[in-house]
Amino acid sequence: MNRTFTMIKPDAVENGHIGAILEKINAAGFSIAAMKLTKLSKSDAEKFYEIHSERPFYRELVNYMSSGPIVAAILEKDNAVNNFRTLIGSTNPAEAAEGTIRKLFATSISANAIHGSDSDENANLEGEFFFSLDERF
Ligand code: IDP
Ligand code: MG
Repeated sequence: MNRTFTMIKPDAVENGHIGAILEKINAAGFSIAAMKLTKLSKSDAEKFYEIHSERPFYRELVNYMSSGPIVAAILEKDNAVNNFRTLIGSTNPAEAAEGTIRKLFATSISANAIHGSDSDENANLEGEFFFSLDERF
């Protein structure tokens, strides 16, 4: 079994999609190893997305990700990182495959409903960013 990290982003929380998204995640065979409703401060969002700090959309991304509550979670499944990226679909919802979470629930390339880690290493770091040891099961 492997782990990945996800956030249901502010647009999807605001639009009432938490339940529907968790349903898709469960139906795809992921189990939940940690979960909470929380909010990123501006400096949390800057740290989390540090890797994108030189990209033109960085400021927009930081402002957006700190604009409202998110659901953070650690998920478990075999080949979790890749399987989850398939389930969420392309970054730009206009290009996301039918049935993917971003196709169903995202509003724009920035407000794209959900995050999924891009490697095992980042999944670990991102999970540790949000959850202490006694919050991970
Ligand atoms: P990913 O979330 O699919 O891995 P990344 O390239 O890692 O995509 O970008 C991180 C996040 O930054 C995206 O999920 C999206 O919210 C935002 N983002 C990416 N590209 C753009 C863009 O061109 N304009 C605005 N926001 C973007
Ligand atoms: Mg990414």
